[in-house]
Amino acid sequence: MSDASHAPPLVVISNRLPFQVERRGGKLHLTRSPGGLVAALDPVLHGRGGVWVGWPGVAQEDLDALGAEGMRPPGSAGLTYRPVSLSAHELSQYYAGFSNRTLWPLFHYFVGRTSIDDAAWSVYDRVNERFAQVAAADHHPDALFWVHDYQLLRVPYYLRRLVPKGRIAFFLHIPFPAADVFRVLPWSRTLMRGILASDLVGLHVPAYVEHVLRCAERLLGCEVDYAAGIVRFEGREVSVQSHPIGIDVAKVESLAAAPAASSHLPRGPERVAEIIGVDRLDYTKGIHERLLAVERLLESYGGYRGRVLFTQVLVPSRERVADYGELKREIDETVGRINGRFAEQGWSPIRYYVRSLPPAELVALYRQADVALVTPLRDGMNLVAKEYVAAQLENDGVLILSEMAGAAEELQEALLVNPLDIESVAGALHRALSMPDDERRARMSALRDRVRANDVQAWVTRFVEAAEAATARARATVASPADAVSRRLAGWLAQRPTVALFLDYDGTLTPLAPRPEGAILSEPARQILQQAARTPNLDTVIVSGRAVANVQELVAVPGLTYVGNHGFEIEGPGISYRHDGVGRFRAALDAAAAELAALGIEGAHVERKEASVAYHIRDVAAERAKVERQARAVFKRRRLRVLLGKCVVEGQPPLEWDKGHAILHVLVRRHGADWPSKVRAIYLGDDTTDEDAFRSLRGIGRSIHVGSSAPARGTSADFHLPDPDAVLQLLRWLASGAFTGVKA
Ligand code: ADQ
Repeated sequence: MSDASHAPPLVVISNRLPFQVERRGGKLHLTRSPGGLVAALDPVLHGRGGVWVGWPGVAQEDLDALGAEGMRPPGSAGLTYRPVSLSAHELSQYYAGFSNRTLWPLFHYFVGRTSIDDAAWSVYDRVNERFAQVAAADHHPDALFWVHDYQLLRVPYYLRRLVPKGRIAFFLHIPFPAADVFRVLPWSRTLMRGILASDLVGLHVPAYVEHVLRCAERLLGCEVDYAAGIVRFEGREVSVQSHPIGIDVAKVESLAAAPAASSHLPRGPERVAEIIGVDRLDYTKGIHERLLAVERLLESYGGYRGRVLFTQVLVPSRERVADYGELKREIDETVGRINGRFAEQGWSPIRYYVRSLPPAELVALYRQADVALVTPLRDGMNLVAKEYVAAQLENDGVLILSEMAGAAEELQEALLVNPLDIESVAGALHRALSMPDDERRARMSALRDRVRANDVQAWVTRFVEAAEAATARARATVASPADAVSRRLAGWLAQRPTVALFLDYDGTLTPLAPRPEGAILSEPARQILQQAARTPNLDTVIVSGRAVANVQELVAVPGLTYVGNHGFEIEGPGISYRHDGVGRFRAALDAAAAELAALGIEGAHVERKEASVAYHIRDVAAERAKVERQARAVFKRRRLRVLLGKCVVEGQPPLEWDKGHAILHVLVRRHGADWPSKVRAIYLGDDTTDEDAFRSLRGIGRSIHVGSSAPARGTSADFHLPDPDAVLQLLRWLASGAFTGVKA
């Protein structure tokens, strides 16, 4: 930040606003959170002006009682807090549910603990949309949005829709897992699209960066430049970088220097050596395994009984998630068992507290401890390791650190251990407790230099600078959505001599019209289709739910193939097809049409097609949902299959036949059963009925969903285009024959 006062404002979006809400005497009070990140962001937010968006820490039901006045905590001038209101139900599904029962365990490689729950997912997604809406409300045009952490993976996606040219950065505080683990989530692609809507995706260490890049490539088929850390996604270049977080070193040092923080006790033969563990109560922190390592030390190495004390401090967290209660019981039992086994008169090996300590007390404990045992089974970074190092003002103390913590990348001079290898952790404890002074000081001074050089202020500055550079780059490299798709198709198309192009009509080739007769093909679109019909090796097929004669009349380009009635009728050079099962249902279709007409609903109209009955309800003024239910009931009584389109309810013969079957029929008839070895097939569509075709082509062709947003139930399509204009642009490229001869 060269000149913070002139930089556009920063909008920080995190799960929690940086203050805590406490209930005192029936009233709610706000106190500022003591965290290092909050302190580091403060000068930046005050310097450039800023907004902080987050959940205020109380359910909406309680917040109503608080009133808006209470939202400004002390010392927050120049900075606006915008609360995101969440009901108690939303909170339990979004936070305790999807964030902490699904994402948290999976991202920490606890696949077996990962809950797969659709209801929790949809609340998570909806709450993420709400965060984005609150953040986007009257924003400065050049504001820099900085989204934090795993609770908000979908926020960049919704922000991008609300502020298409917005400058968006995202930082993940926990690990990003390897692709094989991440893809366990049924929503993995949607989540990827969520974070890749940012201009910069920041992670703690290069390994997580590598995982994001690999997932973008494998799950979304993005073009990835591994060396530069760039993903090409929907026409934009997204930077993915590692930015290891630091701590507030100055604060830890000043607390450590205070007289209350007693320095190390003299190291005499009678002295009890102190080992410390400080964690949030969480199964990822490896507390149980750590206790077993202390037990092993006492068991296997002589001379420690009565001479060593392990203090474990746990801050309670996420008490509403059941796993956490069990963990507490398990730790209680293990501590009790080990103390019972080894305790002697006046000495027990393990002290254990479950409470939050004020910073001064915490730092005093760090200062006093000879060894810190920081052995998470998996951890994004781990700040305790860095805090312990910063508190060693005399370069005393030994850090034992898990290789599974992000911090291990930076803190190589620690004694690095595999936290599951109890024997070797016990060995490291023995080594730490008997380490010669020279080695101890050499290791700790190197660690302190590193921790001091990358404190939290430096981290914020570097991240914001990187975000500004990434947003500038993304703006400079933006390609149109059609260009982005053609770029990704080019190499693949060039591997076969022929392209079969399937185009849905309504909503894909033409914008959706209020009534079917209003969806007229534009003249430029017709000209491009005429050109496509002449392009060698391009086999163009128009697909529609309309009757085939109707769509032929609307497009009126000879030489193309037309698939009508959701695939029940096909007409084109060398093909004239009618599904032979339809005849058996003619009477049922006629009867359903008559019954629907007899309902006499104002604004609704019945269309009797060759192989189906469509009931159009776009112009129904009142209670459309009720009319839709009535129509479904009519079709169901006649044993017809119901198809729900955009403002149309359609009854079809219950035959295993849809647009997917129809396009495969065209491909086989025209190019033979081994068509995949000769032809590249692409399908573009916007409707739920097109999903059948997307699914049929999955893995053997490519599909493109058209529409301003992804369908509510997700899509099986490979790519996305926003509207029929973008479709025409892609079509122009295909009709020009540019797909031939491009090398893969
Ligand atoms: P956490 O999982 O919360 O953070 P960690 O980085 O260790 O893990 O931070 C814990 C913080 O809580 C430390 O600042 C520590 O001092 C404090 N703390 C722990 N026990 C306490 C107690 N009893 N009393 C008071 N304070 C206590 C997530 C990721 C990490 C990542 C951080 C920051 O899981 O991997 O390092 O975000 O990005």
